[in-house]
Amino acid sequence: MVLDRLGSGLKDTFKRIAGLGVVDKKAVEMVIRDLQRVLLQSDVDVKMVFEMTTRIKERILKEKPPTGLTLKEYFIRVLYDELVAFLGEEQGSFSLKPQKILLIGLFASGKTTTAGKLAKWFKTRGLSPALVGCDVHRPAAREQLSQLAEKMDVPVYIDGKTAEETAENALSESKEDVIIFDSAGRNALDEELAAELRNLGEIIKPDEVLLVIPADIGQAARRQAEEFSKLVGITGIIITKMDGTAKAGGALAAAAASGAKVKFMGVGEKPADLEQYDPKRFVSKLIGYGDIQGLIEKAKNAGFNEDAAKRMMEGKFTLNEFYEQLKSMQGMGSLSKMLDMIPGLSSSGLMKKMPAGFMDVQEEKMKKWKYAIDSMTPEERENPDIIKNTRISRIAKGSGTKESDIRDLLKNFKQIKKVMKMAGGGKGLKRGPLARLMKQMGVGGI
Ligand SMILES: Nc1nc2c(ncn2[C@@H]2O[C@H](COP(=O)(O)OP(=O)(O)OP(=O)(O)O)[C@@H](O)[C@H]2O)c(=O)[nH]1
Ligand SMILES: [Mg+2]
Repeated sequence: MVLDRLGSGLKDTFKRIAGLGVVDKKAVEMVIRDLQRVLLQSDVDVKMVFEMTTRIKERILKEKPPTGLTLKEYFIRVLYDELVAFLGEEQGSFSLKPQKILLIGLFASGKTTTAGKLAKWFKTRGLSPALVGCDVHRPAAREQLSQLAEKMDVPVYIDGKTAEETAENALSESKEDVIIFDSAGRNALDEELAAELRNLGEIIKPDEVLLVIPADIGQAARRQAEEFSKLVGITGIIITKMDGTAKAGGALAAAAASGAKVKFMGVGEKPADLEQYDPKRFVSKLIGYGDIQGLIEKAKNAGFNEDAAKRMMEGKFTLNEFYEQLKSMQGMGSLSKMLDMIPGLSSSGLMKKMPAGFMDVQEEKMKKWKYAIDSMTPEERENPDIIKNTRISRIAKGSGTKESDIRDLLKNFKQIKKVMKMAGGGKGLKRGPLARLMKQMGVGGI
C-alpha cells in the first residue's frame, strides 16, 4: 500500500483528537507533538513542519469554531484543511485532449516507465497515444521504450541520431492524439542537459513538460523542482515510486512548496500503476476519512439545493427533490460514492435496505433518469404513484429511454424514499446520518 506509515501515523493523530476529553492547551500540544513526529518521520522539511503546526495550534487555541461545530470537530477540520494545503491544495489540471507531453528528469527517476504508463492512461480513456524515444545517450533506452510500446500495442518512434532529430521525425510521422516524448536522464541538471531540453522544447512545443521525481528523495524534491522550473520551465510534476518509500510525504510536501503542481503519482512498476493526484482525495484516503471534505466542497460548488435537502429530511421527498439531488450529484460521481461519504450510513445498516444493484448506479443511469423526469408533468413529479402504463410509455418515448428504465426509476425512487425516511425522518431527524451530512454541508435550521 502507498504511504502505509504516514497514513497510519496520521490516522492515529486523528483518532487521538477524537478521543480527547477536553480540548485545552495541553491536549492540543500533545496532539501537535504527535503530528510533528509523524511528519518528520516522513522526511518533511523541519521548518515547514514547525510553521504548519504552529499555525494549527494558534487556530485551535485562538479562533472560535464556526457555529455548529464543537471545538473537537473544528480541530479535526483544521488539521484536515492544513494537511491538504500542505500537500498541494488544489489538483493540477490535466486535460483529456490531443497534446504533446515531454517527460524530463534525472537518472532513473522513472521517466521511461512513466511514459509507458501515460500511454496506457490515455489509451484506456479513448485517445490514441504514441511514444517517442529521445534518449539517445543510454544504449538500451530505446529498446526499453520499444518493449513497453509493444506490450501496450502503441506506436513508437525511435528514428534519429540525436534527440532533436528523433523528435522532428516523430512529429512529421505521427498521427496519434497524444505524443509522449521520453528524454535522457542525467546525474544533475547540468548545462548540457539544460541545452538539450531547451532545444527539445523549441522543436516539440509541448503542451506539458512534466518533471519526473522519485518519492524516495523526500524533501530534496523541492530543490530539484525549483531548479528545473528555473532552467527549463515545467508545467507539472510526476512523483514516482510512491509505493516503496517512507519519504513520500516529504516529497509531496516539498513539491507543493516549490509552487509546481503534482499531476500524477507512480505507485508501482506496472503500466497501470499511475494515479492522478488530487490532494483532497489523497489526504482523505490517507486518513481513512472517506471523502467527506470533498463532498462538502463539491456539493457547494454544484449548488446543493438546501430547500430540496430540507424537504428531503422532512420526509417530503418527491421526484422533484430526487431530480434536484440528481442534478447536484452530477459531478460528484456515482450515487453509491455519494452515499459512501455519508458518515455513519454504512454502519447504520440502512445501506442493506437499498435496492439491489443500486450501489453501482453510475452516471449513465443517472442521466437517463434525469431525462425521464424531464419528460414528466409537474403532477407526475409531485405524485409518482399516478405513473402507470400509458404514462410510462409516453415518458419513455419523450425522453428517449426504455419503458424498463422508467419502471426502474420508479422502483428505485420508492425504495430510496423509504430509506431516506428511516435515515432522516422521524426521531432520527436530528441525529440520523442524513442530519449529520446536512449539518456538515452547512444546511442549517433543521
Ligand atoms: N516501485 C516502483 N518502481 C518504479 C516506479 N516507476 C519506475 N520504477 C522503477 O524505477 C526504475 C527506473 O525507471 P526508468 O523508467 O527506467 O527510469 P528513467 O528515468 O527512464 O531512467 P533513465 O532513462 O536511465 O534516466 C525501473 O526499475 C522502474 O521499474 C514506481 O512508480 N514504483
Ligand atoms: Mg529512461
